[in-house]
Amino acid sequence: MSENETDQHFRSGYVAILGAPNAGKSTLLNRLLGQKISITSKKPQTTRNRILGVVQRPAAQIIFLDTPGVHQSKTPLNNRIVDAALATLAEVDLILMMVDVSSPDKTAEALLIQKLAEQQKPVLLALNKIDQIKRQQLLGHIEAWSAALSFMAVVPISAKSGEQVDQLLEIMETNLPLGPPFFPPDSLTDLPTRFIAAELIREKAFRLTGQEIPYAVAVTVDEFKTEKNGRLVRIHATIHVERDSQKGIVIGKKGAKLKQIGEAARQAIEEMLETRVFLKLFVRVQKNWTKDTKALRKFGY
Ligand SMILES: Nc1nc2c(ncn2[C@@H]2O[C@H](COP(=O)(O)OP(=O)(O)OP(=O)(O)O)[C@@H](O)[C@H]2O)c(=O)[nH]1
Ligand SMILES: [Mg+2]
Repeated sequence: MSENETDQHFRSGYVAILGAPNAGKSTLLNRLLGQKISITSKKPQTTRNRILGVVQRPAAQIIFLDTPGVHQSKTPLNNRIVDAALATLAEVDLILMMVDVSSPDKTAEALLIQKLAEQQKPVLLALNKIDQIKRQQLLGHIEAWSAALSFMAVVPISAKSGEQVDQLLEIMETNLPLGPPFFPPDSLTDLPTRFIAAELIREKAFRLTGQEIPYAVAVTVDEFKTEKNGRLVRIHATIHVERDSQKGIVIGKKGAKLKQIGEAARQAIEEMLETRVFLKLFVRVQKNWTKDTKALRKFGY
């Protein structure tokens, strides 16, 4: 046991990061951790699961739950995703709501404010993407948002550049309960490496395809083997889509798109594992999986 763990001044607790799709929640989590565990993209509804990340501080351990963007969902997949995000409210000590001030999503934000008003936990508001707006506009946002709910504090930040992120972290730290850490001091996440590998493949498929394709994609890792005394990891993974036409798009002309996705994913996984990776991708049609309860479960949703 380290000195910190017996320290009566040590603080530890859970913080849920909630917001509309695309607010920058996953970007913030990765920045707080100094490492990428949560996938991000310009398109809304990138995150589909609760992603846990542990931030270790000299006198605190803060466990963040990055969540899928809250929105008015219409499909079975999105219903589950939004429910999963809101379910984290019950598990945490503190809620960090994030909004994108450069591109507000009024409907989703109103829905979230309504959910937050119905519960008792303290809420901190981060006004994100301040690098995208003028100072004068920011003052207007601060004023308007301060009246929306009784926030603990309203903090303008840029998750991308890191501006004011330390200040935000400090406020969260000082408002956590006193207590010993929940995770060992070297923990980063509770997610299996296989899951993060599947997510990195999904991120590349998400980023490198357009229109409806990203939302029709799920990724499973079928084989994950360490070889050559840990110097090589062999991964076989499947990209599942809903229709034959989508399969054609993901594969591309003479396999060009799939090659591009595989190359980008391999690099990202190598960076995470700090070892060479051999990645083989397959594409499979699982008809209408986003509407099929059994398939949703199989893909981890
Ligand atoms: N300019 C700017 N862009 C940002 C900032 N934070 C995030 N972004 C970008 O906003 C987009 C969405 O970021 P994500 O972190 O994926 O957003 P999210 O809230 O996790 O989105 P969902 O998972 O879909 O709910 C990405 O293209 C990020 O690079 C910021 O502070 N400034
Ligand atoms: Mg996200």
